[in-house]
Amino acid sequence: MCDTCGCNITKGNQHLLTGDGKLSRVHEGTTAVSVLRGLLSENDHQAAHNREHFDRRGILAINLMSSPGSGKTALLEASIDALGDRYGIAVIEGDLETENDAERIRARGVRAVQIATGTACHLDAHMVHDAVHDLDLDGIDLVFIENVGNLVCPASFDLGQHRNVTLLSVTEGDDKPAKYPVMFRAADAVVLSKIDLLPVMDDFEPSRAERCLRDLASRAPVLRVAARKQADLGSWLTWLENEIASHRKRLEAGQTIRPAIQPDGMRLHSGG
Ligand SMILES: Nc1nc2c(ncn2[C@@H]2O[C@H](COP(=O)(O)OP(=O)(O)OP(=O)(O)O)[C@@H](O)[C@H]2O)c(=O)[nH]1
Ligand SMILES: [Zn+2]
Ligand SMILES: [Zn+2]
Ligand SMILES: [Zn+2]
Repeated sequence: MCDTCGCNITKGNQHLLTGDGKLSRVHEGTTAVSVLRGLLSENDHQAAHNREHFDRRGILAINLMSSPGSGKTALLEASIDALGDRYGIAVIEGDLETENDAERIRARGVRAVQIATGTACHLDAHMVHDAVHDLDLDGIDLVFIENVGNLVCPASFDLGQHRNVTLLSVTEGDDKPAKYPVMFRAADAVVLSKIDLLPVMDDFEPSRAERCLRDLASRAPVLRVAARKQADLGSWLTWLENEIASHRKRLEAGQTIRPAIQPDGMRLHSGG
């Protein structure tokens, strides 16, 4: 069904395709693409419901996306240390296997739910909904969703978040935005991570990475951090605090916001 990586059917949405599931009665002549459209539309419906969960409680939800190992969990640990006494923070962790990341977050005294996706290379809104119901959201201001490390598929699935943040570590090469445009177009902010390694990764030019991003017509701010060293967190923390404040204002005005989900993902996922 998915020519790219076979990731469309997940533990979260397979109930729609089996038994009495909404999409289980595949009519004669129904193509894989129309089943896929059904799945994506169910995903969007679920995502809107997830966003209502967050909005009703005044919570800002942020989806972190990047390659495996670019420093998402380290950024969360540093952010919790810096902001945990001023904001209620909870984390939804997505990985193929293990509770490792959730355990790292819980060790910081913060609520965390782990989603083990099994084979799926992205989180979907159904999986996040289960996690939301497992989390006690009382007193929470900020929910981080750490997506599965993958620079392609996570950009195509709305989870109910308000903002997307894409990390690019300096060990990955400064041309990543040019090579993975779908992911970088989805970013409301780009975090340049592990900048403490810039002296050794001397062929990584932050200005070149930013130029690749601007070539995609992105106006996302580029925020430099060295999370493991708890250094250079200023611009990231300021961005976060501004986002929390502007989300509260939006909610007071009866509004919400949906990040830039990339419809090109539909094409990628149907192989068309
Ligand atoms: N030098 C340096 N290393 C870092 C930094 N942030 C993370 N690392 C290291 O990079 C590796 C991966 O970091 P994680 O935070 O686990 O990365 P992740 O993106 O959460 O990884 P996955 O969840 O597996 O995709 C670990 O060895 C970290 O110690 C940083 O700011 N500087
Ligand atoms: Zn995929
Ligand atoms: Zn992680
Ligand atoms: Zn619900």
